[in-house]
Amino acid sequence: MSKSSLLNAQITRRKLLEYTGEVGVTSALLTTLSTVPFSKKAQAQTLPQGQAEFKHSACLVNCGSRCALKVKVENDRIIQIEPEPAVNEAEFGQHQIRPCLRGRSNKYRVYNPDRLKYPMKRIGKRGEGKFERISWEEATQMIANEMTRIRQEHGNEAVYYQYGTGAYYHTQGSPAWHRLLNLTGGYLNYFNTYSTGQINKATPYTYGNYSGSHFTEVEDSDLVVLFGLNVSETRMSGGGQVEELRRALEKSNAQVVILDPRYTDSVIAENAEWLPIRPTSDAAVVAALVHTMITEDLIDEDNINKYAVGFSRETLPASAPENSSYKDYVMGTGEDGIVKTAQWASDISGIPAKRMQQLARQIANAKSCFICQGWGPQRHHNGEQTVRSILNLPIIANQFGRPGTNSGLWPYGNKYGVPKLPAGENPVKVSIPVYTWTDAIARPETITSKTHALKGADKLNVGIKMIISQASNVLANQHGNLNATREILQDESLCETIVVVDNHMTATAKFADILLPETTYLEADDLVDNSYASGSNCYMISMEKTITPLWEVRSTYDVCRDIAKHLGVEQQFSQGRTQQQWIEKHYQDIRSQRTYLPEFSQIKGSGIIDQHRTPKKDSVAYQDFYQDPNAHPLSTPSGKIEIYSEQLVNETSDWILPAGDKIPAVGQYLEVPDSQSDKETQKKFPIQLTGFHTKGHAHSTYASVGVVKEAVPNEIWINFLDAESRGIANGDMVRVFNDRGSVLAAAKVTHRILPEVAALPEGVWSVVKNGVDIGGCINSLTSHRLSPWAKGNPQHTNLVEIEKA
Ligand SMILES: Nc1nc2c(c(=O)[nH]1)N[C@H]1C(S)=C(S)[C@@H](COP(=O)(O)OP(=O)(O)OC[C@H]3O[C@@H](n4cnc5c(=O)[nH]c(N)nc54)[C@H](O)[C@@H]3O)O[C@H]1N2
Ligand SMILES: Nc1nc2c(c(=O)[nH]1)N[C@H]1C(S)=C(S)[C@@H](COP(=O)(O)OP(=O)(O)OC[C@H]3O[C@@H](n4cnc5c(=O)[nH]c(N)nc54)[C@H](O)[C@@H]3O)O[C@H]1N2
Ligand code: SF4
Ligand SMILES: [Mo]
Repeated sequence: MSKSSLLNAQITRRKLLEYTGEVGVTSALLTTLSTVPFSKKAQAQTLPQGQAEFKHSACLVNCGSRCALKVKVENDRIIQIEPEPAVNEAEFGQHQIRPCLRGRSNKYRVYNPDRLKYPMKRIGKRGEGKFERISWEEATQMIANEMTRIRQEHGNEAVYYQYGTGAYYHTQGSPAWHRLLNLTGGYLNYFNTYSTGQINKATPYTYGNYSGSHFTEVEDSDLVVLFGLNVSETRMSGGGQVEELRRALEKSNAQVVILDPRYTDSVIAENAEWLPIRPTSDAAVVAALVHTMITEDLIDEDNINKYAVGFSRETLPASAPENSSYKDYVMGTGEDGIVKTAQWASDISGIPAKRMQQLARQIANAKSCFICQGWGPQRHHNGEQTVRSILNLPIIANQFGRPGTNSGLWPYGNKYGVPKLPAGENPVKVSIPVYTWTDAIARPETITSKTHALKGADKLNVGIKMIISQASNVLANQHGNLNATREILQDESLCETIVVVDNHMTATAKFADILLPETTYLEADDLVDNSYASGSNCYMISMEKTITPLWEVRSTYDVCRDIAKHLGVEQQFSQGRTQQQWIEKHYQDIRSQRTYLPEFSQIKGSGIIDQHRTPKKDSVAYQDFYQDPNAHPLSTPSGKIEIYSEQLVNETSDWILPAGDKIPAVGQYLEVPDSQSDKETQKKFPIQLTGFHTKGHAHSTYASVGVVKEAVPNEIWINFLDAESRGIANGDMVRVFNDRGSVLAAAKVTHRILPEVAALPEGVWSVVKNGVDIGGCINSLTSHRLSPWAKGNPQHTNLVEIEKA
């Protein structure tokens, strides 16, 4: 389709008036109406039959995709959510950006009984969940007063803006808070994310930067090897990576091998071979694959040395010990003296040795092997080692830089590039690793550059005294070791003020001192980007209020503007603009570059705009470097791929690490506390518990929506053998516990998980009664130990015992 006809197809205002004889509820999911307050019957009573209007919104969660939602509205009531139509189904780039079950359930999320309706202040003990309604004027004044008081008493560093990914707005939410905080003295920032702490830290030490081939490359692959990548459940949008991968596989018919502790939906959808792997053991598997490749003469060492340093002794930097190459590590001539045979790795990973030897041959002999990792394998203690080990594989097997190959990384998607409300500059330069905020409240003096990789200062001067928690359920749901975390939060002498902005009465909301209700996506105006997992697909979405915001919920743009007024910076904050005027400004800024775009009035509230895709030839990671490494050096210190990283050694040599932690210069399998290699803890807690991101919710967002809960119940996956020996039957309620906590969940007894391994979805709402998390939230069991190098979250590394409840 030509650009002009594409635009025409999209920009015709889709606010169609439609005659409907009956309110059609088509999806099976949407038939469970009895669980929601606005039943079909109630609609029939209150609404005249007939005129329905379509409005356009979007699902702004952090699932990596970004789906437009076509919202059928009658008399200011949401009737049904539909997908936007496909623009041109023949070509993927113009394919239908189809929302998943969560996006389609938005009507129930908007009308859920747990919605926050009014601004409130705490009246009971913190965390108890007792509140009193206050006015917006009082709420915004209180926040302004607290910001001033805390900054005067403790300094700007005492105000912390919490990690929160529940809503990726561009002109309200986080950008509004950042702008306000920066204008008034700044705040303590964080680095790392809960998603990618270990992979984002480790990758640049190998490649200099971060680049993965798009899944469209799989069109040219004959073999696809995926480590813990589950796009069928984590990238579910019809406009995203799951669709791109599926279509590419249709073309190439490549063999797919998935290494995962669980038999995931991706194994089914990609018609893959499942190699069940024990969590935290990928680095051992990679070492064994390379061992087979070396011993069977399947690699070209000169070729590896052309691109990389540290595989062979002769390419090690001068500062490195003589036997510290990756080849030494694999062949047993390195420091640990262990030969990394397939049998050695089999004992660790549970994958049969023969199958690993075969896989090594398959990878080395493939025409084009696409090697990729999800983020589950790195959300572990020593996840950094897993990342760097997997990155070695395509280099050593010469499976990178050519069509049909990848770098071993997960492919980020292209972004359209929609501006956000400008944040301005943060006058505070100190930032903490995101997973250390509880320490920064309770033990600030222990947070230093040498122990916690603190940035911008040698040590933290003051603890966190005020938290702004916007679209975040981190405080009491998504962080590790919730029992310890709750204790820290309950102590009002530590953190003095907590502001929470949400749509629902979440576990975190209950810890607020001041609790503010924000609009849901469907009650908001904005112009948003396509997020990060839409593959080569690229677009923006113009969304509008599909109904009048309910009760007293407001946009945080207006709320922050009011706080700015109380603090005397209203003009600097708003520059005289309403939110809608900022949206228009952002669009005009884009239009000044993309002059083919129509007037704002034509696209306002029209859904998807300017959808297009990257040409396939631009999508092979590190292609230039592969073709000519001298002409296109990488940004690593050597200009090459660094299997051995001298930079890592230099940067971390004076770090103070907890006993047992190591940060080796080449990616290695290391034993991990609280994992299957921790034989001592296993005597008490024999089962290795991993988490995973479930299709039932995006973290905790949508996790309280009845229809989705019914479709995807919260269950802990347990192997038949483990269930049998504990007298547990499928569907039984079980208690999962360790020294940190105790959780109730229903058992899914299945062959889809390895014995001695269990898996519980993350994001379920934590509800604690008598010390037991009856909500089933895995974070009542997870540890708060920092990963050694990235200081990231090891929330998939846990040992537990399970018993029938
Ligand atoms: N439906 C849905 N989609 C989401 C999200 C959601 O909550 N729900 N969250 C979004 C966000 S913010 C993020 S960060 C991403 C997360 O994306 P990921 O981090 O990739 O998702 P996970 O489910 O944690 O892990 C992926 C797979 O890795 C497996 N795994 C765990 N440990 C290991 C291991 O040691 N080795 C191997 N080989 N596999 C392992 C898990 O069983 C799982 O199937 O997903 C995004 N998409
Ligand atoms: N054990 C374990 N824990 C994990 C993970 C794991 O794999 N295992 N994954 C981690 C990862 S990768 C991430 S990204 C984090 C995610 O953690 P969070 O960023 O906290 O994400 P959510 O749990 O979805 O919480 C977002 C909150 O935003 C609210 N919200 C949604 N829409 C809006 C809105 O329009 N306005 C406002 N104000 N609020 C809104 C939701 O109600 C919800 O309470 O969790 C981390 N925690
Ligand atoms: S959760 Fe993700 S895939 Fe589902 S509708 Fe929302 S943006 Fe789309
Ligand atoms: Mo994430």
